[in-house]
Amino acid sequence: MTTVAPGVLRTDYQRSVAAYWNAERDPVNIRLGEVDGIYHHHYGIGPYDESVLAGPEETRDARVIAELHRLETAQADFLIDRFAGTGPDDRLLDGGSGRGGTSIMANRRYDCRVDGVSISEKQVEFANNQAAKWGVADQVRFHFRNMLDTGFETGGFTGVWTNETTMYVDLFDLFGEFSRLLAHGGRYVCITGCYNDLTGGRSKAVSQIDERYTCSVHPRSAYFKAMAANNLVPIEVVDLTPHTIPYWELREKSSVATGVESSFLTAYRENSFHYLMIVADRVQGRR
Ligand code: GPP
Ligand code: MG
Repeated sequence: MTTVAPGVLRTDYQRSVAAYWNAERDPVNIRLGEVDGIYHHHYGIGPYDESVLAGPEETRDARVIAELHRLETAQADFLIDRFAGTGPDDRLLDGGSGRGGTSIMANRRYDCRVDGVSISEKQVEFANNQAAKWGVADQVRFHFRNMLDTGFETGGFTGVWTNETTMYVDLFDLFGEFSRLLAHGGRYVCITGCYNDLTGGRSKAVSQIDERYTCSVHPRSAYFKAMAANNLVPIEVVDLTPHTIPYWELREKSSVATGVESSFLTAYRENSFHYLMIVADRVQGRR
């Protein structure tokens, strides 16, 4: 059974974000998902195989799409690696679970229970259908709930992740909720895009990204302040920026480019924006 907590959408902003994701059907997400039935809502990492651009023209589009999907799957695998040691008795939470790809992959890897939450009812429905198709609906469940106030039990999770969703919320509110949900020694993994405090405020390219997705990218510093305030202690920080640039270069050349590619490439190349992974452990605190 998946469940709904009351009052999921609390503000006009949250309603507008939900409306965006309820209506979203971009080929860059659907056609990539159709490659192997794992639907992602995040970007890719690692070098691309240049041979996909050569070879017969009739099949080039399919090769490029499969390659973009492979890089997105590599990103999810990189995140899931951080939960090494997770087993069947553990429970993970996917904060902003999209069409469910990362959750289904985490369950496949660790045979654990995974709960995903999203404020988009369409995404929740889609993701639950995917879990059923893969025969894992007993272990992987998606819920129409707000990650800022999930309603799940205190200390009930050994791990929580967000895969490119934190730019929609206040980080202090979010990490307060994750800190409540995580058991002592539980782990939080965050992959995000953040702007660079060193280069000053929000660059034009970052503002274009915000506008495109109705989000508000945070500065890098905000993540560490909000974690420190909520008993989440970083153990690993990886700047994935050089590893995601090839994905954007290939995506820009593809038939499924959406127009946002030049904003990401500009932001990364001018150093006003980073693609970052932060891994943090939940420690006991005074609160
Ligand atoms: C989700 O990916 C993208 C976001 C939530 C945008 C913000 C992310 C940053 C790192 C700033 P998607 O797969 O739905 O996007 P697209 O449709 O462009 O592939
Ligand atoms: Mg995508």
